[in-house]
Amino acid sequence: MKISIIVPNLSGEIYLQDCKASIDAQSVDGIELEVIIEEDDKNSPKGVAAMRNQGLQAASGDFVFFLDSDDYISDNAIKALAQAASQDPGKLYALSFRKTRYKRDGELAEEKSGKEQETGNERGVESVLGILIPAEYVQGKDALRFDESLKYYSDIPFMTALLARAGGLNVLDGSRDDRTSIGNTDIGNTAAGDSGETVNCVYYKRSRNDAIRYPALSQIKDKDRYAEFARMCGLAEGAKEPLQHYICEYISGRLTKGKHPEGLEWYEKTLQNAAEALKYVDDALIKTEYNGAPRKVLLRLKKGKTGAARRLAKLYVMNRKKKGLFGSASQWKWNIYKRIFRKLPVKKDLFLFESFLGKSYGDSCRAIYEYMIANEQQPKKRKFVWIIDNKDAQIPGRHKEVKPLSLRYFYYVARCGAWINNMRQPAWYEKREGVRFLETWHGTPLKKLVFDMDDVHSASPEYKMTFYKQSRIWDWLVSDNRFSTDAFESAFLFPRKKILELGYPRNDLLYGSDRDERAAKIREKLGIPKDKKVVLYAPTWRDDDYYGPGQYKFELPLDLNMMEQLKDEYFFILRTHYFIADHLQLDDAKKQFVADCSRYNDIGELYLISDVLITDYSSVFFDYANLGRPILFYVYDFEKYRDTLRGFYFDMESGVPGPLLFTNEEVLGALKDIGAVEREYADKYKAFREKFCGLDDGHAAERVVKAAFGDL
Ligand code: C2G
Repeated sequence: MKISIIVPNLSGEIYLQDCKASIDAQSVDGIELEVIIEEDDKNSPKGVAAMRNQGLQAASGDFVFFLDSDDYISDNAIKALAQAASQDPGKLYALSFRKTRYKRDGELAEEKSGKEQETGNERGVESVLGILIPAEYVQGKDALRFDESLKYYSDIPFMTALLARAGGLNVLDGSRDDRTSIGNTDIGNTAAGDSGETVNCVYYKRSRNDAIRYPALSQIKDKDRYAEFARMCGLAEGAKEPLQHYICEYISGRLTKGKHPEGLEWYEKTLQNAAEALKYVDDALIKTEYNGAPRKVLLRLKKGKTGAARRLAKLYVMNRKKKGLFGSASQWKWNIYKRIFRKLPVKKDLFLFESFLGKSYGDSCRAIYEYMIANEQQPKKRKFVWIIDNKDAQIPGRHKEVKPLSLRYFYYVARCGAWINNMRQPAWYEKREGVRFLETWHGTPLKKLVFDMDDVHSASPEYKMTFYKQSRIWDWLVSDNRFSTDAFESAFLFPRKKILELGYPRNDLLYGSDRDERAAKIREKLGIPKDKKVVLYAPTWRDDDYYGPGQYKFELPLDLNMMEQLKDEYFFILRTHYFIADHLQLDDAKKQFVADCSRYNDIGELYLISDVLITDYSSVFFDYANLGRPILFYVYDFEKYRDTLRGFYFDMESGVPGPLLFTNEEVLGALKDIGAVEREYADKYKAFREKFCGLDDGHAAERVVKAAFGDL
């Protein structure tokens, strides 16, 4: 038996590698595979339909099988299909789909399967992928071909015709496949089933996470999409019922989500096209398959009552949204923001500050603010507002404080003339005319960021797209060194000319002439015994370990029972990342030599009072290096973090100014003889500081304020 696998490719190597690897991994005793990769022209693409037709033309197998270059299949998929087909020639067999956002291999393969979405045996007319198609359907006089005039929907007419001729589709059960081992799916009365051998049969449909650079067809925003959809419905012949289902699902799925703007020409056209498509659907099918608002919307549209359908769909979405977005409690505030506050004029001299989502008064925003209030030439000209939700924040100067998502928050967000933020602003924020946005960011990156990451393991699969949109409104982005500037340009796809490579305002305090007095006061406030050296433990977060977006889990990897041996010499400060939702538990005995400073406002002050830093992949060590004090890297999950979760911008083993330690014993050993660590890393430390800390000198806030806002 010979099978031709047809792979159209436009998306580039990153996806194709996995696709090819999954073909290479097929166990195919007695089956000959012919792999046909049809490269489309990047500059003037002919489209997926043309590529598949070319593939069909070239195919010489007894069967053809379509695989997209960004997808992959389980190791025994082809064998399972072939076995099924050889039992029952002429019938159509298909793999079941599983949606995934991860690459094929990797340490997380097993963990991942829980987050993937199985579509099971339900397959309609929307896709030709993963089906073993006997050559008789694609060769000879009545050979099926794709309609090349269709850019987005060429699968459907092909499928309706194919289904009509073959009399249906048999989907192999792939639900028990786990990709890491051969699954135990019994495909019924097949050779495999008889011999007791088990096979897995899954088509992994990979959702792309980079709709900016490598959009999938479904991710391309095109106002003419619906016109093609309506035209396609007219072209599709053959299997009527699955087509009708598809049309209804497609339209109801979209109309019961998203926005329904009034008076927009393209949207009115969209509705008319949807109405056009629904002409191919029987009323009876809508009435039996749909209830409530979706049913009414479909029936009204079908009658051509586009206005009524739009109003109903809008109402339906609004009702559902009330429970979403910010939760019903905040929805009304957002409405006031939209309808009232945003209509009031922008106040040019109203400066809004926010650090770490309002969780703290610190970082570069604090340094910029303190520089501004100390150097104002025209007091009272400017107004300052802090978004803050931290009871311990003691913000000096003439300012107002607002809680995140309070009514006053919305008021100031709507009216401010300048917003200084060290993270991304909310995705719903639309910058108004004349508003200036200063993005200070929050660290020199070791771990890869946004577009430099392959898979996104964090809670939000839309991460890259959202980040891209949000960062487009930034007028300036602060960078601490040339290395960060390069990284921001590639990771954020951010224009270099808007980057202020002027050093980090947040590090000014590390150069303050009062830093020792300040440190003594902070130590006293925290109750740290005068005769103890301080170890600051400040690790970062783990992308794959979460409750939800911005809510990450954390279990203390540092063994405090072991560290207790050092309690006569050291006092430990624990500092979790601001994304960590879990609270550390310390009993009274531990509190004698350990303090939890996770909610402490400004980590810069903790740098000042500590003698040693322990971190992992967090950017904290770039800042801490300004102090020239020893740094240990406790990287218990080094390989997973480097190879799967994130990846690094440089080789950590050779590039960081301290030892990589993998166990608590090693951490203990290093702390016991910290002098030896300092001596061993002295040269590396010096080179590191020159490269990453060269711009920090205590005056970065001044430079940044002048560059962004001019003289005060
Ligand atoms: N931070 C903190 N406490 C920690 C970890 C981080 O206060 N335990 C603060 C530090 O100011 C640090 C910043 O949060 O510089 C960013 O933290 P990272 O651990 O570096 O992680 P992330 O928030 O993902 O930032 O480009 C910057 C980073 O690489 C990405």
